[in-house]
Amino acid sequence: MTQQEFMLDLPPSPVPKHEALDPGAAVLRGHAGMQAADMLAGIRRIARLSPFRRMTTAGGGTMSVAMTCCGAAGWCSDARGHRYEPHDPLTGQPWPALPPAWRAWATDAARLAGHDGFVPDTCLINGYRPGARMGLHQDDDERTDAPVVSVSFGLPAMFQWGGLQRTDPVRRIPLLHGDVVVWGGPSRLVFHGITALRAGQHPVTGPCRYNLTFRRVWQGSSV
Ligand code: MD3
Ligand code: FE
Repeated sequence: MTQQEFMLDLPPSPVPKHEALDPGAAVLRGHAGMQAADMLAGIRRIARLSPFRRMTTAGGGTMSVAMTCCGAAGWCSDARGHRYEPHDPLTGQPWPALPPAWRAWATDAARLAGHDGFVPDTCLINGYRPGARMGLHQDDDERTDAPVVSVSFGLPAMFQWGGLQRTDPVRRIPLLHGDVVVWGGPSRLVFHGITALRAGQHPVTGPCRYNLTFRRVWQGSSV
């Protein structure tokens, strides 16, 4: 009997591979664990070309999360507001390329969560140190209705996930090393945030957390 035939005799796993959070939203616990070494090496390579930086906001503040990007567009915030830019304002160069293997991986993750045909053109990379946080916000700078695939590495974070109104009640779910969350359909514009990162040491990332979000910013991107 082959391994696969043997598996067919087992009762269905009591732990589903993906948990639905809300219509269009699902978490794939630990799904990126095998990708951690490759993606963290990729983050280091990207950050040598377009370094992590803490952006300023139109309100005059400085974000506590450090960011960089790769792909056709990068998310930027400054005194004028926030938007996607095809060039890194820090270097004047195009953003580093989105690794083709990452794009294929994100397409597959979206499909596992029920969103077929997702082809991201950018990946926003957030770097958290203890104390860094992201206040409740909506991601509405993208010009498409494609889903977002988010991947967490390193120290655990507490994700806050509300509704379509800022004042809707907020639920909290922990995001751990390797966790993947896919947000699409009616969940694409929910308010969400990350509470202040607690200090700690992670065996793979040390005192840091990284979050990658794969997005489709422009409908007509040539990817
Ligand atoms: C729900 N990042 O980059 S990941 C962001 O952990 C962002 O760094 C957080 O919010 C982080 O914009 C949260 C989970 C996430 C990411 C994007 C979403 C949830 C989302 C977009 C739409 C809806
Ligand atoms: Fe967001």
